[in-house]
Amino acid sequence: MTRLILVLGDQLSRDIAALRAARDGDVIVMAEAMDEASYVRHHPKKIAFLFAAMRKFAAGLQDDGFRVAYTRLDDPDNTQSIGGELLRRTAEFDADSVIATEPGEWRLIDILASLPIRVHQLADDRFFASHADFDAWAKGRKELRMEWFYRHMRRKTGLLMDGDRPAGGRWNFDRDNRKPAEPDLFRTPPPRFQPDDITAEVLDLVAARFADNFGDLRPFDYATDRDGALHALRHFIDHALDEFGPTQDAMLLDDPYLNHSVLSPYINAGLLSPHEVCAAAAAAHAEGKVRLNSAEGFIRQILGWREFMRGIYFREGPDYTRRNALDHRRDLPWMYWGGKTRMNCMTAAIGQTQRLAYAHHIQRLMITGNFALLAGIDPAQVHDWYLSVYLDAYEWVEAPNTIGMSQFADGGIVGSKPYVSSGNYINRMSDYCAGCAYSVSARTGKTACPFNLLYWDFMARHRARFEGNPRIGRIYGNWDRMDDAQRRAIRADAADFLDRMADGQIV
Ligand code: FAD
Ligand code: DLZ
Ligand code: SF4
Repeated sequence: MTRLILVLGDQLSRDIAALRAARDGDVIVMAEAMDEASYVRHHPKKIAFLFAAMRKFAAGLQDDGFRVAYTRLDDPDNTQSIGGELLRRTAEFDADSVIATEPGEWRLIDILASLPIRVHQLADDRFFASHADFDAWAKGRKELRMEWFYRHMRRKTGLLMDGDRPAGGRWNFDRDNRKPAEPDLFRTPPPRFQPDDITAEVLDLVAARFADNFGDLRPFDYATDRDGALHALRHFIDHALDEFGPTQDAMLLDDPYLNHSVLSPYINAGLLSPHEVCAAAAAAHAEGKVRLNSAEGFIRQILGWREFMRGIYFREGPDYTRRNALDHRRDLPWMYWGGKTRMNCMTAAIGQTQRLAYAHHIQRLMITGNFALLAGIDPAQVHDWYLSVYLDAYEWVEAPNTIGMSQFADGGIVGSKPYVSSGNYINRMSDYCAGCAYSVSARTGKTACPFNLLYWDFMARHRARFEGNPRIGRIYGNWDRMDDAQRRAIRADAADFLDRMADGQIV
């Protein structure tokens, strides 16, 4: 009997489990489906990237002799859902079962499990750690901390190890990193790729069908196939990785990428494997081309954070995205969808998100995430936003970053403290404050930086929870040392700011 082999839009790896299981006569099923393209209002660049990459991947399979049943979004028979397409193809090819690779989202796992046909969901083994590996590591631990998981993974993989000791004698070189950056005209941005015919056709389709989604479709210059993704990897290793560590946390108005790799869209969609990316970084260090603090910092993001986040997502279960430990209820303000704000940092981070479907980690964490947390925004709405607006966003990696790391809505599973800061941190790490309508040094008053007002307001509101936290509790000493009038002024100005924001005024 014929079997269907399902390949989803973020499973574009030739060695993905379902494809490895394919044998003669099987039919590969791929589908552009409205259900997938609209479970959140994805950035148009994200939809275009995936559709173009899917079409090219399918064409490559066909060239290599696979039988491929590919559904385009506008095909008249398209049922517009993955489940619907599997059932339609089952009837068409008289298939008796489906081989799939486990999707990266509970929603789709459940859909596949509930179809009236046998679906085998094989483990997605494109990661360094399987679910069982992560659970074995987590078992019996009171707290799950990325740093310990990362060391475990370094030992397991041997990446940047001298025998059983970390290369350079330390696991982590962040002491040498986290520097501000200066504008540098000679910094090399990521490579840009001219849309080919397939991509151009997809761009027209997306322009016609998703015109109302937040984000600029054009210019579109991301790679959409493995060759392009490999070129982007090589380019990053040769031109940016060496500087990655020191500038990792810096933010500049006119340089959205700094020395970041912009490889997450390719890794997450399957065009690059995390193994080859880490191996390339380690090799560049071994060849003396890249300093250790940069290679280590970069590899930690993938071998440590990326794997840790996936472990948490699958361990915590489908209700994770609904957690709201701090009981935050405010609506996401309009500025996140392009509405005007006087805050220069928010304009910069959201503006580049709108243009590029990209912001680097510190912009996501310490600008848009920090603001949402301080302002007490409903984490489900924040999650919805991050899942929509980035080219690299899939729930398994986005949710633990948003619900956990950024919004502390899981109550401290991903991080031991909330990532919050006043304007001072942003001023130190960026050039945003100089041209801002607000004053970063003012603590109260109409022109006081909102991050200053909201920071203390947040800390005061959540004192009972955070006062005893060894990583952040000491901050209450500073609050207590302020005089009463100042504390009252901060809280009143914060309340006024939040009311004006809720009222739809430009803040
Ligand atoms: P680089 O800075 O060059 O880092 C190298 C690689 O490390 C990335 O390509 C990525 O694969 C990995 N990485 C780095 N940090 C993380 C992290 N915290 N978690 C997982 N992987 C990491 N990343 C996503 O891939 N998809 C998301 O939907 C996503 N949502 C996020 C939401 C929030 C609120 C926050 C704070 C972070 C989120 N991240 C997400 C993590 C991180 O911001 C992006 O991976 C990174 O910005 C991608 O850009 P880059 O490729 O230039 O990364
Ligand atoms: C994100 C996405 C989009 C926009 N469109 C499709 C699609 O049309 N067909 C498809 O197979 N996959 C798509 N995807 C990726 C899926 O949503 C993704 O596989 C799940 O969210 C699990 O990570
Ligand atoms: Fe952002 Fe405050 Fe700096 Fe303005 S002053 S850019 S609001 S941190």
